[in-house]
Amino acid sequence: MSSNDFPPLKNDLILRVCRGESVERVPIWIMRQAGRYLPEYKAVSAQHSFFEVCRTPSLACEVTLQPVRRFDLDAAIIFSDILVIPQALGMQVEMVANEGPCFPQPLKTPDDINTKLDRTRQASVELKYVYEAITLTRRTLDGQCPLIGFSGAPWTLMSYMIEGKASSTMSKAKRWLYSYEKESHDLLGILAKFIIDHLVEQIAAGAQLVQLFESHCACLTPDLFNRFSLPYLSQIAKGVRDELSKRQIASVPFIVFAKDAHYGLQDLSSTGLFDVISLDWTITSACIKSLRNENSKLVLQGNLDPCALYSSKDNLEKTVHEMLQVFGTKQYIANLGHGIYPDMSVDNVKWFIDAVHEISKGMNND
Ligand code: 1CP
Repeated sequence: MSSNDFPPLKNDLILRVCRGESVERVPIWIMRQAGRYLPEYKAVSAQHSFFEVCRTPSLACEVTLQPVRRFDLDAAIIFSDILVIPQALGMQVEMVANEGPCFPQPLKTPDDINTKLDRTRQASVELKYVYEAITLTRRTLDGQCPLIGFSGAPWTLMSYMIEGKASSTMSKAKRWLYSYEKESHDLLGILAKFIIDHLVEQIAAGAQLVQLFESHCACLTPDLFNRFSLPYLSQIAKGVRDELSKRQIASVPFIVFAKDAHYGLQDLSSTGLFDVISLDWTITSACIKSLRNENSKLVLQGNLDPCALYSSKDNLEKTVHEMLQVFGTKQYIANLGHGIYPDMSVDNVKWFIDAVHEISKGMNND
């Protein structure tokens, strides 16, 4: 199916924001908008394992659509996970209930790059189920809003592959950066190449924006970020655009989320390679102003503290108003500063979405 065969968009607010156009209200989507805070998601996950949902296009489509049926969201994000890439390269990943992802056999030494990863594998073959889910979801969305594709970034994937699970220090993975520098670059390079293919295939299948998640920047120093993260984020943004133009596929807006990389945002922005930078909740208004001043085309996304969703309706609306005053209503996509937690209330999520729309509409009319 070529992209021309998809139903026309009824809500293109996010795409217009990314083109620098003015919009009547600030668009919003929410990281982890599909997930365990939704009773209808819990009903699906009571019947099917996490990776079964990811691998079955009809189920992935269903859980992607659940939040956009319930709320007035301005984008859907395909249901998948960043860890489908290490799986596709041959590693085993299990999703342990209430704990998260776990690799029973993580990478221990650089020799494991050759023994535990099969670099001849291709995204177009191994992750075909993601692309089928995207095409099915884009068709089923019937133009209600754009569909976002995504991938984990190399450093974040490398750190899971070595740690084997979430870690607060990432000391096993950081040991590689300090003691096996060349092999770390080899691994990051293998991942970057695979990620480029994965994002291009998602766009070819119908994704209308893509987001790259570099979730593990909190443990990096500015120097480690500049050597082991930023060059690969840049390589991916360039590589995706080059490959799309080779295949004569139209480019789509590129969002990067380098969580906790407050120290690296100026450098990230000055590459000029990203249409949208997504911000976590630690970013100051001074930093937001300077990002805006230095790059007049940049779109910002974020950054409500997810825990603000525990507020009363009045307090949440006050916080949203303050956030909109900091970001303004142009070149801005509202979101949380990270994903929703499973114990968050569906009503409060709705208040957040509606508050962004209503308050920004009011600010535009002032
Ligand atoms: O709705 C959506 O946002 C789409 C689906 C989505 C996305 C974009 C899921 C489903 N995962 C992700 C990305 C993802 N996965 C990231 C990047 C964003 C972030 O920083 O959170 C990361 C780090 C993961 C890895 C992962 N998968 C974790 C985090 C563990 C840790 O290190 O703290 C967890 C808990 C998962 C499982 C998962 N992925 C997605 C869902 C809904 C869940 C919960 C699983 C369940 O149903 O129990």
